[in-house]
Amino acid sequence: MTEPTVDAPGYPAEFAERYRAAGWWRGETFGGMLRERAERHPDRVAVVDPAAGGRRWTYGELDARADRLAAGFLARGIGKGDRVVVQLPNIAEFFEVIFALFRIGALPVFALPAHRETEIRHFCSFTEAAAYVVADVVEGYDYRVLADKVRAEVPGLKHVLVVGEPGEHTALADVATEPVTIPDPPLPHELAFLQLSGGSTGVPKLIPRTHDDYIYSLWGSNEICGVDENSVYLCALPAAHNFPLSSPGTLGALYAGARVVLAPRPSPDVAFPLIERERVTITGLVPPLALVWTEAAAAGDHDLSSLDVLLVGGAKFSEEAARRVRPALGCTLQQVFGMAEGLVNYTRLDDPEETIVTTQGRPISPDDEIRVVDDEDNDLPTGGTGHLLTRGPYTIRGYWRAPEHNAASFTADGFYRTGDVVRRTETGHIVVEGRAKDQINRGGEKVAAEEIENHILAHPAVHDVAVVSMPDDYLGERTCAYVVLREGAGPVKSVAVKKFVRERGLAAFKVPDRVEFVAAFPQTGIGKVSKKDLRAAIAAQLRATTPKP
Ligand code: OOB
Repeated sequence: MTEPTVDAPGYPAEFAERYRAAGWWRGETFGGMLRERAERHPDRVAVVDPAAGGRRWTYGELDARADRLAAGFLARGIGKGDRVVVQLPNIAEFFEVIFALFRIGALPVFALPAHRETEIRHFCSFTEAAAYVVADVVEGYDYRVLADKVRAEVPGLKHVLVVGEPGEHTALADVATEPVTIPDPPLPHELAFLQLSGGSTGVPKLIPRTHDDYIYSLWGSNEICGVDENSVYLCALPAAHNFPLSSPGTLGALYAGARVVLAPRPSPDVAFPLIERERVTITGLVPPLALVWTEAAAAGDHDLSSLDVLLVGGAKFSEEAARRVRPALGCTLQQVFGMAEGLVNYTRLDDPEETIVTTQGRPISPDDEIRVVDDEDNDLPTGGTGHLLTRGPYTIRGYWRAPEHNAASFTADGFYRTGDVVRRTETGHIVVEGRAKDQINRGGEKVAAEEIENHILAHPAVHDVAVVSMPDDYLGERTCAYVVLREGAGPVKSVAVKKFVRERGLAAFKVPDRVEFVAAFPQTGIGKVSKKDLRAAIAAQLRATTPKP
């Protein structure tokens, strides 16, 4: 067998053998999987895209389009191992592009539509991307202008491909050509794509996933979530995120031969008519959206009776909100606690209701190894609250080209340090109790404190900054930036700090929700900034100023 084209640590041979022998790794690739489904049921509908006047692509069509686009990529010099930053909204072309890339062994880098110049520049330059794929204008934002800026700053970026009107760039529609034989197709144990880490470091890290490991997470999820060829999966969250991509997500649905329905937006006014019309059976939401849906469903204007399962994850779903799901939506709630690095936990469809509403589920695989440890990496007894470490058949062994981070994020024997603080019940279910990583979870959208701190520090009037979470009824958490101004710096308004961050070209969800000016930071015993005290201070301040209901 050839060596994987990975320059990030791969699975050690003994583990790879074990995962293959156990049947978790099936030796399939994404390109092969789509071909097989298309041969088996070419006329079955694979993707419904209501945005583009209601397109419906069958498996046969998606497969043929992926073949033609794969040939077009090759003709433009994009080939095996090349990285391609893909930043597309929930449109059918998302699947055409990624399956074309999968087929030739080029690696999609999954950017989110919310990302802006700073993030995209980093993805393109750090991965030495050969191409960047966008849609022309989405929700009033012109991605071609973003592409112009990125291209000017990243000279190595050879191609910008645009779905729709290309402007100065190349139309994706002009890339496809007659299918060709792929010279060196990827092997199952090789890399399929790079996913983004929510992260806690200055710049987002990249997560290398293989065909074998990711496909296991798909069929494993399908079995647990009851997805089969009769399922209809509504993709309401941004398609590129790991949750709607694979838990079981759009790729799980395609693996099962099911139908994927793309929602341009996740709001009930868009999603509910789609559920009714397409007889959607399963979908996934972050907690704030699940709350909105349960409230909107009470109005009862739409027939949601086809919906069997609602997956909720990405951030902690409160027990109180979880209890409302079944009465309001008439479906089974499945909590999902997952991470782009790998491990995914689900409550099971036949778990008792109490388990469903009070835990975040248990791992997909019998070979997912779970450790709950104290600050010194000592294992805790069942029920103890501590750091979650994990290793298994679909959890990475290292980030892509990041040896220093890897030394900190993985144990010597390959366990991933999730940064989550959890407890395990007697039944093996995990309850997420908190977080040790320096990250704010804004309703499922992850904000790395250090990344935002670095941007605020670039402001000429700022001497020091600490970004922390503050409690929020709707999102669970929002971001608060504590700022110490330079001596002699004139007064600075909090809106000016927010504007400064926004103008540095960051995703809007990373702009701090609140800025507090202080003379100095509280310190820990050894003189570090005490973020714990800052979190307590802002929480107390919010309690004092929020009127009691
Ligand atoms: C999902 O993936 P990421 O990579 O955006 O974020 C992972 C982190 C976890 O380490 C944890 O801190 C948090 O998000 N998280 C949850 C949670 N689900 C994720 N915290 C509490 N309760 C939950 N249910 O967010 C993701 C990936 C695949 C499936 C679902 C979510």
